[in-house]
Amino acid sequence: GTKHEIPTKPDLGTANFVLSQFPQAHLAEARIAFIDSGTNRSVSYGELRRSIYSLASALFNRLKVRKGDVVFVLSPNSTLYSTICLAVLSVGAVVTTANPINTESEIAKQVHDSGAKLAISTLEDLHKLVPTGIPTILTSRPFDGNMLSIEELIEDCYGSPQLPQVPVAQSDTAAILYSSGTTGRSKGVLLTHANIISIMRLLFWQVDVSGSQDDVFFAFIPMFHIYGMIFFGLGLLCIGITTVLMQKYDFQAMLVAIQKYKVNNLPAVPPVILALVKHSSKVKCDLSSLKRVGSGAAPLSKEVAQEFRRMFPSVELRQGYGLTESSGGAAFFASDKDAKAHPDSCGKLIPTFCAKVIDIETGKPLPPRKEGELWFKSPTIMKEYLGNMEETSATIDSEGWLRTGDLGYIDENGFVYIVERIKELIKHNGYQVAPAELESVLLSHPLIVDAAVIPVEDEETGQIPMAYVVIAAGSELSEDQVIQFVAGEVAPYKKVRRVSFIDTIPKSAAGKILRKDLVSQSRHQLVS
Ligand code: 4UV
Repeated sequence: GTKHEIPTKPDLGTANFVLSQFPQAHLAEARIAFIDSGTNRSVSYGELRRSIYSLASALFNRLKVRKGDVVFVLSPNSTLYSTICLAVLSVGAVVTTANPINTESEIAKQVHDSGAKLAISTLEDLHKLVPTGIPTILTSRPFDGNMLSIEELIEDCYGSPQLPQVPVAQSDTAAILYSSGTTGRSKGVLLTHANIISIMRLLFWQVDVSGSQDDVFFAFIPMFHIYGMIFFGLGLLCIGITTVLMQKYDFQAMLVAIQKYKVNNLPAVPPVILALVKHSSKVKCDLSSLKRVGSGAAPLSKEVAQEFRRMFPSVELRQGYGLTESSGGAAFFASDKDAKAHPDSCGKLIPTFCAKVIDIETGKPLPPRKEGELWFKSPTIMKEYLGNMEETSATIDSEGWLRTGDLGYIDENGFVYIVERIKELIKHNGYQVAPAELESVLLSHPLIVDAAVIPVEDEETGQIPMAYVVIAAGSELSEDQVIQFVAGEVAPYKKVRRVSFIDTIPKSAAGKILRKDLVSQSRHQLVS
């Protein structure tokens, strides 16, 4: 449609684009943008606009944040999250986000790798940034002390009539999100303003075809992840939607909030769909406002989906599929009819996406319904892995095709079916866990001489990381000691949850870990 055009002027980046879509009329300015379900604090679109303008002025004039500077945002979902992102983007700076439960060393790595000049953090997580020495602004005002806060910066310049005039080109970098991609450790996925504006337009289209402006969305999906950032952090603001957010996922509190705020849209992940199926009857909440529940970030089992539809016959269940490297969504269902008719599919390829299915043995493109690796081309595909030409060229070929590392097929009508993950990535509750990262943690243990980490299927969480460990001759180590050791080094969602001791790690002639062998070995072990 003509409603949402990509701005062609070179001086319009993501922030200008989003703000230009905000409700304009006086009454619409009173429309609620965010409600924090924990504190009941809300922010209207009018307040949001003024906060973005004032924070942008403060960042530019007071803190001298300049075009290309990277700002590290370390925060759970909050009513300030969008303000921070859009203020940073509006001065031509770049946002990099992280899970606040990441450990100090994980955060230090990202601060270093992204080249961040400034950090924005909650008081609770500040201690993890202190060792890096990065100048940090708190989100909310501290009780004492002399640190600056976002709240104070906004108040100081509240009423700033406009954004600082920094020309931003579509090709400029907007965000650096971290993903392990198909191999190895976490890498900075560099997304441009063009990438983000393109995916937001697709989101409008999705909401246009299947929703309305009066929808109330619920956000437990974190805004630091691409799924939450594109929906709640940026995209939904363009359509004037109200988002009820939650700082930290809690199943029961979520149901209470759905009832209280009459939420009708719930973008979710498979473990939450499973919890709705298993536990919602035990919580006495009225969920009748729900119209649509989404599932993405990991495969949703057909049985769970079926059970969900049986229990909630009036709620649409729509799967979607995406990657950080494609700025989020690559496939989704535009209608419930389609979703019901294709229970094995994660949705239809999104308009603007071209796809190829490549035979993993021969490298040749395959016809519809034949299984191979999915390759995508789209204006939403990342520019590169930050400062990593080798990984970039292994992931995006010279013609711009992104290798997803997902095995699947596409039917004649463009419905996408994911069969298996061929990349090393493990998905626990929808979060990425990179085996290589856990392997290097394991190898740092003085008694461990070799290690390999693989995914093990798990009903509740999707997958759990399992370690195969070779210990030094003559020494002793228990499963629990290994688990505790890793737990001390990584964020809780990355913990190794099962350990098996082995004499040697199977490797190819080139020294690559033969994960497939270990996966089949683990399946035998678990059944025997
Ligand atoms: O990089 P990432 O953590 O990215 C995501 C993004 C999920 C999104 C984003 C926007 C949406 O609108 C939406 O519906 C979902 O998860 O991990 C990317 C990998 O996660 C697996 C697959 O292996 C990707 O390469 N994955 C994501 N969604 C699905 C999935 C799915 N529906 N089925 C199976 N695997």
